[in-house]
Amino acid sequence: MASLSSAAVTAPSFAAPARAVSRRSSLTVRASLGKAAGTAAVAMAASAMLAGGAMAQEVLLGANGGVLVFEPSEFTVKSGETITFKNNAGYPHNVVFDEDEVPSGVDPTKISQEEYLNGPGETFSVTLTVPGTYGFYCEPHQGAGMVGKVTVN
Ligand SMILES: [Cu+2]
Repeated sequence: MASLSSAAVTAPSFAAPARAVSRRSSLTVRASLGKAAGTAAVAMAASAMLAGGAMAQEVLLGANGGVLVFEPSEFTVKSGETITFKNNAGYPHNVVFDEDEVPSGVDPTKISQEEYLNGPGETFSVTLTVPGTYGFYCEPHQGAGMVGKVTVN
């Protein structure tokens, strides 16, 4: 059953002449006493500088051009050599060592950087001392292939 009720409502519209509002000189300014909290966010890039000029391996987080990879993704270091992961493109990234791919006796949580690196150029440095092969990955981009492998001699 279809009941058709067509009510044509015509809204009366008439242009009300805009009155020129005289300029009011008394402006009520409500002073908001906001505490000026000068929070100076100082990004401290805690990059462990090596004393003695030992060798160091730098790994870019995200390749130039934006591909979500570690660059290099496979490399070899000497025991005690500092590895510095550096935000380059496509961040945030992190560096998580795979608990199933570290030499026995190594606690992956102690060498991983699970907190995201958010800022450009932000770094994370780690030193591996137990010889063997370590697998690591970036949590946000593991599925995209952001995985790596380091061999410590
Ligand atoms: Cu990543």
